[in-house]
Amino acid sequence: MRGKDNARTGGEILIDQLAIHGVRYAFCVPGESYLAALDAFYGSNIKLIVCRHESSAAIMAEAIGKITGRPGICFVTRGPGATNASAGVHIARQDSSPMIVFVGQVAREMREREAFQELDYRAVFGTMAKWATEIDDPARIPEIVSRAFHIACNGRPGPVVIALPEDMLSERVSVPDATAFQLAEIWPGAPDMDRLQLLLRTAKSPIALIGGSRWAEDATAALMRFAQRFALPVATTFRRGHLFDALHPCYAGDLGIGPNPRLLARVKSADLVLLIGGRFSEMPSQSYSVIDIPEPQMKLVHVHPGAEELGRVYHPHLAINATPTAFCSELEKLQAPEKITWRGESDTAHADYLAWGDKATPVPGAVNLGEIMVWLRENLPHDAIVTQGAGNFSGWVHRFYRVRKFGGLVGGTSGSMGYGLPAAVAMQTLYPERIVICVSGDGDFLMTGQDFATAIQYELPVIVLVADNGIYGTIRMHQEREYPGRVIATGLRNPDFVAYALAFGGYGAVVEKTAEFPAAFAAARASGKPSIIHLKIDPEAITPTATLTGIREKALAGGGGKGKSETHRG
Ligand SMILES: Cc1ncc(C[n+]2csc(CCOP(=O)(O)OP(=O)(O)O)c2C)c(N)n1
Ligand SMILES: [Mg+2]
Repeated sequence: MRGKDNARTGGEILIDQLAIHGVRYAFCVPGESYLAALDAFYGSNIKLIVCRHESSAAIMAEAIGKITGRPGICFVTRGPGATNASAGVHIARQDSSPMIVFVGQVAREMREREAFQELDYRAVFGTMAKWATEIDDPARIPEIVSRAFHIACNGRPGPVVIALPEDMLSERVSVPDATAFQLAEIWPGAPDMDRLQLLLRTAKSPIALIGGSRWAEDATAALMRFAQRFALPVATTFRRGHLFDALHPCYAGDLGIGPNPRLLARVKSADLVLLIGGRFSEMPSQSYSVIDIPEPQMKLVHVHPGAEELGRVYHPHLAINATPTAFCSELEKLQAPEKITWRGESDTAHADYLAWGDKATPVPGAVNLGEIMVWLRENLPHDAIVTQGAGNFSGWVHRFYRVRKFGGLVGGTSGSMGYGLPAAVAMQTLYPERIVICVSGDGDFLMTGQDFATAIQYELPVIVLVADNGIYGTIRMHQEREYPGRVIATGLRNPDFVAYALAFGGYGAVVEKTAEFPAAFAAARASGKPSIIHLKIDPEAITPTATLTGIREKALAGGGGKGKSETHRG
């Protein structure tokens, strides 16, 4: 309770700062270690969403940060709450998403005795977070929280972890509030843009690769106009498909796991690569095999908001330290050459993209995930949101689904299983009017499946597709490649996912044949409830073009992978 003297508890000061910095949603699992902060949410305008697991709460916050560009907020208790939340902290790090995790801490006078659930957060999150700190004095909350917002967003965005000693949160002090934080734009210099203009004038086969964070819908629209004026092919990198309209005539496709070989060849043979926003890390770079390290075989223009990322892996011909938002608005000022020598290449690249995902490939079994993706792309509104976790099922999303709008695909570039459902809950909270679909695997879904309860509790009608093949498919695939026939620890005995949905108070339907999907989807929509559609997938359908048996036979014929190789035996 606030006193007449304007003194506030640390908890109240903290929640007041969040409101000042524009926070609308926070995600938590409660803990006795931060009761005074919880109490300060009482009557506040910030919607506090209570979750069933801290990894879900942290992923929800990360997804909000990823899509809004402003820090997602998560509150967890000390010790086990913090370690559970670490999955989301790691995702925010690798995906460059702004996020702030507030963690309870033991009372100040007990520190360093290894009191109940005590952790040294600076040490635990020291290499994972962009900044990990602890607040000792409630009078410094406005300063430290303001700094956390700036650090989380500016430069290369990332996660901040702030520990809150319990007695600090209940101490009363009088202190002025901070003012709202500033999202700093980093503008490219005029000489940078002149050099880029020159490079584009002499290029023969340029391509743009886009990824990373610090984007906004306006920036993607500016980039689309630029691409069209320059007839420049543009590819999105792993799980960043929402940055470019898949039906834009310059869209060259998605460079992620199992990409279109034509796109891969196009990037490898380009004489100019314009890499905007991303790091071109292990997944899009096909294990660092596409662009030579450290000296790229082509001229590389790398645009990144974090100066320390420029030249970290690839030595750029032109390094531009800029946010994608600022850079893309400057692109509008560039003059297209009178005669574009590569004209026609973007049409070919787009045609290659469309052809690659045009029709679902035939797969074993009665349910074809590719056909379901084709149905979704033809029947969903252009602003639908698809979220996903990690597993082979996601290969069908990338190849056959078409993302049309900013925020339309939300996935973890860091490949963390269990991402899809919490991300769907976060997106439906943020965009109540958009259709939100989570595509998950049977293994993937149950990593955070308990937070289906959160969707129910907040009446968020997300539709979860569980692609149930009864295996941890990705790992089984690698197993068959490397150790053919030696199947271990990759089989799953699954629950009845329809009964699971019903038990929580949601809607559930099973799909045993592809043709049953449209009716199941319509019924899920009509129910208005959070829903699970249980897709019975044949485990043999391990990728859109390979079967498990085929992979095993190939490995055996070729000498049998690592498990059978001489080097591994000896
Ligand atoms: C948190 C986490 N744990 C483990 C892994 C390793 N992993 C990657 S994919 C995968 C299997 C995914 O199985 P499922 O969700 O059933 O999808 P499928 O591959 O069968 O389509 C595993 C275990 C991971 N990426 N993330
Ligand atoms: Mg599976």
